[in-house]
Amino acid sequence: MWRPSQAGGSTMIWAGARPGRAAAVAVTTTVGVLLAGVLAAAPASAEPECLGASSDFDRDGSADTVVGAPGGGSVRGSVTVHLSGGGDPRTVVLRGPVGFGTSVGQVRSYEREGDDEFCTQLVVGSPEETVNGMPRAGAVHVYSYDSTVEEFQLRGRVTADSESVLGVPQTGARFGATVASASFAEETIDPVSELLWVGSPGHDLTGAPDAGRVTSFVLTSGDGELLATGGDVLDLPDVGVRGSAAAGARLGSALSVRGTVLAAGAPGLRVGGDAGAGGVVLAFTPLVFPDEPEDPVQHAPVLVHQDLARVAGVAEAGDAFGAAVHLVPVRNDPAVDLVVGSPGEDLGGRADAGMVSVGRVHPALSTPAGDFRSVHQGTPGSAGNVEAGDRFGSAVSSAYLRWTWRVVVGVPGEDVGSARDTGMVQVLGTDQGWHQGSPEVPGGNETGDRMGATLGGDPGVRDGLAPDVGVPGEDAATGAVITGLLEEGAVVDRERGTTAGARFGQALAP
Ligand SMILES: [Ca+2]
Ligand SMILES: [Ca+2]
Ligand SMILES: [Ca+2]
Ligand SMILES: [Ca+2]
Repeated sequence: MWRPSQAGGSTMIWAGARPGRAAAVAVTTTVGVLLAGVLAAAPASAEPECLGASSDFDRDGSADTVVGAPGGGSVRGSVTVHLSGGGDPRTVVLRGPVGFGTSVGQVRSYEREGDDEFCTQLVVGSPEETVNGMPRAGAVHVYSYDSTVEEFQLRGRVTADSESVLGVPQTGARFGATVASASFAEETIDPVSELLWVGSPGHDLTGAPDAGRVTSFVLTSGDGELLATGGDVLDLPDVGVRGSAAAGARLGSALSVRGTVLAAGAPGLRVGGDAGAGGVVLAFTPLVFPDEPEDPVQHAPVLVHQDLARVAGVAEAGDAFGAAVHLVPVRNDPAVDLVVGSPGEDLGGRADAGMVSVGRVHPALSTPAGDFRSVHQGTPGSAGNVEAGDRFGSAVSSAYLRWTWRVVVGVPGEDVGSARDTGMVQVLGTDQGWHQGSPEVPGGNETGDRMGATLGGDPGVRDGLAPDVGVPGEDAATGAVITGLLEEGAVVDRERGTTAGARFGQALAP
């Protein structure tokens, strides 16, 4: 069914608004425009394209890395961008209120020829911001990089109150706690705008506080202003979890997008009678085949949890399945592999040892979710030992190593010697793992470092294809990032934050 010859990005459109939703008209318009872009033959002299990969803000052909340091208490947030600068690297620091930099990512909002600076724009989540007097309602800041003045320009601030964004701001919703959008590893002909997905894990539904929500929209320019249009909201009732059953689920605590698939973690979800067992919602944008553009394939959202027959393990209170999610590409196929962290999983009486589940998602097949197996530190091929409080799976990502995609897992609760919760990171199936006492890793093991609490979420767009590793507890929560660790032949380095309590490395991109 799948025709791999078509470049992925140009075939993916969104038609997801359900009847009766306010955005239906706007969505229809957007789809019309996007379909026209797919169907119409572009003039050979002016073929629109996005040169290079996502996250290459300065468009020199190399991805640029982003580190969030959200701070806390009296320490304000900041975001550090390392621009590769065509061999003349430069660092730019953006500053904001407490919480600014809790999440970092990128989005494409290419509309017309010449929108080169919109091929990949910087997105910064700032979930602690007050909106219309509502504390912690949250906001997302979008920046484009102006290569003539070599600066990021704020395009706009999007909140749940922005025009055409569905929903309304709420105290404590924490809109922007997570952000995600599709990324592209190489240049794209006929680029189109991509949805930006924003998690609000503290969003309340009627009778269900902290049910959580994921909001999506496309960014567009209107009269020089940034506008958000044509998206939807994803709530737990969309997958059949209704009323008070959704309370405390915190949907949107973790997000990952790959191609036409979105994974959204709801680690607090009650499954059966078990509070906080957790779940993951999979949502799908239409999969459009070039020779049958009028007949796209699209699934309704699907809920995955450990009590499904096809998912290994049993849903138990406090598993926190969905605290971390990551989608891994599958070559020449619209399928993706879903990796889910359950850092609260107890194993053999060892509380919060943690587990990871891995399974395939098939957006082109009638049953999108396949079988899921589980992996922990006692599984052959895994470094370390199963111990209480490891919290294996607090972060999950992937790396392309020796021509194979490997799952990378953060274990921030790992103890080494007398250093409690110093943390480690490991690559499944290779027996390899590293902590700050490993010979090539700088920084030293100290209590509370929490190495592996965060990982780069989209390493596939980076040279070497391995995620950076966050150490947000390093040096009294000054924070640090370990780079080059998994990349063959790369120099392993540590970049430290500048302020105690800044939590440098709490968010990483790509
Ligand atoms: Ca660059
Ligand atoms: Ca379990
Ligand atoms: Ca361990
Ligand atoms: Ca350390």
